[in-house]
Amino acid sequence: MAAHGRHYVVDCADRSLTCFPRAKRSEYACGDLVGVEAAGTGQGRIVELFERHTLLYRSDAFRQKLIAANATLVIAVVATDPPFSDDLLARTLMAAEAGGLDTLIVLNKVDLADRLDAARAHLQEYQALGYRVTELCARRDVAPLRAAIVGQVAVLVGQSGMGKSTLVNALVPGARAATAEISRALASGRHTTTHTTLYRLDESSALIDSPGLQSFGLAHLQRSELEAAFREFRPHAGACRFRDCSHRSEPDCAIRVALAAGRITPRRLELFLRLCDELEYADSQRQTGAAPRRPSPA
Ligand SMILES: Nc1nc2c(ncn2[C@@H]2O[C@H](COP(=O)(O)OP(=O)(O)O)[C@@H](O)[C@H]2O)c(=O)[nH]1
Ligand SMILES: [Mg+2]
Ligand SMILES: [Zn+2]
Repeated sequence: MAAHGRHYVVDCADRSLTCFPRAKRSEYACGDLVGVEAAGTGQGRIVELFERHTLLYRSDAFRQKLIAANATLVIAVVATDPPFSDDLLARTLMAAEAGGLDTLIVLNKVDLADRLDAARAHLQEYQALGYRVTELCARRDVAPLRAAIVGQVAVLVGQSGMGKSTLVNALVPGARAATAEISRALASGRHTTTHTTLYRLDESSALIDSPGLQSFGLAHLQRSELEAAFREFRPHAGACRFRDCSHRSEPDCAIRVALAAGRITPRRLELFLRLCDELEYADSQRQTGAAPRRPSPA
């Protein structure tokens, strides 16, 4: 139900337990199904991890950070104000798709009218790529989002200040109380601002609130996955003269042709090449054994 880095809150049939993993390295995520054994009053030990259907996580050359397991929908929350990072949004959407999750962009704070046009213009590019965008004001009315999360385990992801927790409080009756309970149960205080929490909405729906992100590394994606993650690259897959074309300077590069024709924007190609550089760096670190293995499922 909640992941606090080194310890977790696990919901059992009749009570919640504060649980610690058996191994030092913590490898569980909010939304995981785990087996626990009791270990003192209100405490337990995680001894088993059941199969994951999806996994959302980020990674750089040295670390990986699990965000949510078994979620079905990533809600990328952006706002009219403060301005959001395009780069972070694009990476979030790609991690979601690569991890087997559906995506939805929520543009929050549409009540801040003077910022609305700029935010909409920003999101135009994503809509053109086929991403769904829902506009709302979390403070006034979250109805547009209610229908989208029926039957879903939806995880809210975004920079700090976009309104994720406000959305949770509007969508989940008693969410504030639940948050207080969880931090009391952990009695630590140290990690309370950095944890991920799952709120049950009904039998089939849940909402996961996650801490604000400043970066979203995709070093775990293979090159082929990266190419597939760029939706507008897909029609040109395999069309370059060289099978291992880097799309930088090779002759007869289908991606460069699409760029010249305006079907791929310079900004997206630049992001792709940057992600390739990050991947190459992570691979070089992996060879020295510094980089972590991919978590299950591979
Ligand atoms: N004007 C306006 N402010 C909002 C809205 N939703 C959230 N906020 C404010 O934005 C700030 C950040 O919200 P919060 O939910 O903590 O963001 P989080 O960091 O993404 O969880 C808070 O001061 C909220 O009251 C909205 O729809 N309109
Ligand atoms: Mg928050
Ligand atoms: Zn190419």
